[in-house]
Amino acid sequence: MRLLTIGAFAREASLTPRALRLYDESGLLAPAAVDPDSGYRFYEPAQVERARLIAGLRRIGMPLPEIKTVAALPPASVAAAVNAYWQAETARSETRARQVALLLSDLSRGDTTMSEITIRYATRCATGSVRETNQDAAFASADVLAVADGGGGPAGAAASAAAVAALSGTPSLATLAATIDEVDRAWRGKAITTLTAIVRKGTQLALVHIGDTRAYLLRNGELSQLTHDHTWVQQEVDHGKLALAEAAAHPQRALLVRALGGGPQPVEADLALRTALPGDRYLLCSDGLSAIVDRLSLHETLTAVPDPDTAAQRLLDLALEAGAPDNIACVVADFVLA
Ligand SMILES: [Mn+2]
Repeated sequence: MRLLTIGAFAREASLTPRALRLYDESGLLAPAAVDPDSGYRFYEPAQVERARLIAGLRRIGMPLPEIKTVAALPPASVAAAVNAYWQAETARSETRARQVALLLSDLSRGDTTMSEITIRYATRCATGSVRETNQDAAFASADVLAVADGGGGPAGAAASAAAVAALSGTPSLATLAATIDEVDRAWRGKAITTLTAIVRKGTQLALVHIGDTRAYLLRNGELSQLTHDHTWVQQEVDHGKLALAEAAAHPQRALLVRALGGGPQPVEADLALRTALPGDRYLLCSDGLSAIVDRLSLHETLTAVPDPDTAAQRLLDLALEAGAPDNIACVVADFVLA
């Protein structure tokens, strides 16, 4: 068999020896032989086709790991793989173009991005199949999303309603903490409530959280839980004293270690600042949903149902189908380009 030196092979394939060394080091194209003394690489003429394919894929900007996958495909499947890559790339670049447009308008017009990103939302709040009263609350407007889960006696419903109402007047981001303090003081000794809420100023979001209501974010197909439950079992998990699986099945799993009105000390709220991106979908919900409907079903429903109202109803239906032992509150909100 006639072997070509790296220089001759590079000329055949219209590539540089340097590119060939890179392909070798990346595991894309190994030389047919390497001289053990000099380290010179030698290639078979039949390798030219693969070298040209790799070069072509590099020219269209495909990352090396993906080239490795595509170059290993049977020749008949390569065209389809390149087409799939290009479609995904086009979609990514369209998303980037939208984000660049948003950023530019943000930079040129200060805080007037409110008109660029708009929000579509839906809420559901239901008693469920077992409880006699509904102590959950849900609220949504263009500026505020909130869920709360009241307890600690018959006044629980009033406490959760008061918590979301306190935010519905859209406190500024600066006065958010003071608003939370007021609700906390007002209910101390009377009732307790959780609160998970997002207050929005344009693309700036403040996420405030106390208790075991939750916020999730669906972004780029991934569902993230943004909040940390303030429950005794979660605290035990955090301290390494309880396994996550034990926590989910624990009889005391609903016991809160932080709640508005819980006293005697002023409540410590979790606060986080986030940026809304077009395409983001937020879910806020009470444990009547998150403890009853598994995460995979939440993820699937939020991914599969484009309309927020239909998605919120579907989530409520899932909880009802699962027996709905607790009250259920949820808010689904989409950030979209205006
Ligand atoms: Mn509950």
